[in-house]
Amino acid sequence: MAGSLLARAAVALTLIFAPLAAIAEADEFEIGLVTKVDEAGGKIFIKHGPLRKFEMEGMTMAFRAADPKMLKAVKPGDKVRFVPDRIDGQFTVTKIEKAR
Ligand SMILES: [Cu+2]
Repeated sequence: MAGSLLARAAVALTLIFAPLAAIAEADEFEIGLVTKVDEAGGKIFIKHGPLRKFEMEGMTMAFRAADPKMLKAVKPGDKVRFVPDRIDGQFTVTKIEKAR
């Protein structure tokens, strides 16, 4: 009995939190313009607008590429959608894709 109650509670929690997670997921992408790719340094320079997540003004800055494949996937002049994060104190791009 206790098991089925736990299972039901787990289902209820999933139903409550799944939509919230979906909203957070949709919000995390930012728009930017790739200005430079430093393959040796593993960095992508992006001109971005204000990033509320970091209380940061719009600027051009270097982000560490979380995955080396990203360095080949974009090039200067590309308009991109990207997810910035701060990992071990370093600004990092965790997802990046060309924006249409
Ligand atoms: Cu910045």
